[in-house]
Amino acid sequence: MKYHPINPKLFIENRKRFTAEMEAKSIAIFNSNDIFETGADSTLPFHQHRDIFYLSGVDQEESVLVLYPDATTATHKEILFVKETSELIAIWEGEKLSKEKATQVSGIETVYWLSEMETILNDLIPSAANIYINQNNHKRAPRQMQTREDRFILQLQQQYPHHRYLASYNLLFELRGIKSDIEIALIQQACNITKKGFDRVLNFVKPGVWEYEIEAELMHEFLRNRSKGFAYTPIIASGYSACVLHYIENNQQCKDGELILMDTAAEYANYSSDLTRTIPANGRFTERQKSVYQSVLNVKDKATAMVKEGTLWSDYNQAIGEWMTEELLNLRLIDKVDVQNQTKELPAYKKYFMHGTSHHLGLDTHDYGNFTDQMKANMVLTVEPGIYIPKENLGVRLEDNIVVQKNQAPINLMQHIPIEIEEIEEKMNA
Ligand SMILES: [Mn+2]
Repeated sequence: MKYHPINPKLFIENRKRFTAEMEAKSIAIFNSNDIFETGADSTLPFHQHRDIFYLSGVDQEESVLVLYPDATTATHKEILFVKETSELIAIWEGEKLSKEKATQVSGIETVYWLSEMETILNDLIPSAANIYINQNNHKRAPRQMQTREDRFILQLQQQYPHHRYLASYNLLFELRGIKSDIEIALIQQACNITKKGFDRVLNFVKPGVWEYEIEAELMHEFLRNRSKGFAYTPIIASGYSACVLHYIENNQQCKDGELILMDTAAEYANYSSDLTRTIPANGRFTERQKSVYQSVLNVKDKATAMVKEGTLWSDYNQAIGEWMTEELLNLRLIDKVDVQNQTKELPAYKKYFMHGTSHHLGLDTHDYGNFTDQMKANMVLTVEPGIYIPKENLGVRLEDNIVVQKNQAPINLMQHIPIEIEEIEEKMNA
């Protein structure tokens, strides 16, 4: 791991919050992700499953977390299983978690080798009435691949068909939506690394650079600051490509007069930041580009001011729609007739701003958390309006990461990253 050790209080508190929501006489089990095989003896780098990380801080493959608050043996209320290591294994595979180290990271006293799991689970499960399993129930989950968790669940249900199975996902979806101070500090750290990358890019970009060269500059800065790299697949889209919302080829040359939309940010300690900035390839916006940019910034600023505890998601989205409509009328992209003819399902502004404005941010870039009710303190949200005009080869999106507060203005974790037109131009021409 490149990141500094995390205060285990984070994971101890997370377990407390999770177990407080569990039904009585229940056991909950969480698995690591697989190491994904790509062919021959090759694998992708390991990415820990966010839920076991959230509850234990263990960032290693083949780990299993068991939570059983009503266990009769006190030492079995929290158990961590990790794969066995030794000095010999360390020589071949590198340093893995010892039992002591696993306790240090997680705050869990009882650590066993994975080889002991079957015996111990066979001892614990019969006394539990319910088993919390951790299937990925996200509504946009790809579901193409059987995960380590899926295989474990199949085996479990075969062995214990008469237990009542409950979904950890439902509890975690709510819990992970509200961030602790330690988590906010980690996301801030990711934002700080992202800022370094963006500052570097402002100095680097000129007409003729290739999108992948910008990607390389960012990666360089991220890695030297203890990030594993991009928090999500980076979008570096010059000219027309900015209107392709999920453009990830990053293989075009940035031409004089074009804008470059960059939705690129670093992860830190598995926490995401999520930045979008749009800059002119030659360091100066045209008048038209300025107008469109300022419209997006106006909507973003107004939306951000609305991010506070108690704001209803429905009011928020409604207001943004109205502000965006006003801006698009001013830009003469839509007219009054378009607005008169719009329907609730297809408002006129959607032609130029077709995605949502906000999502939760945390261990996942599109993190767990509610959109149905109202905003709550310590939610971390993105605010990211955009205007995309394919016929002008022009797309602008601006995105910051915002912490919801109670009775006060929200905290912008990207406050220090240049966004105003003058500031961008000044830094690019310094
Ligand atoms: Mn985003």
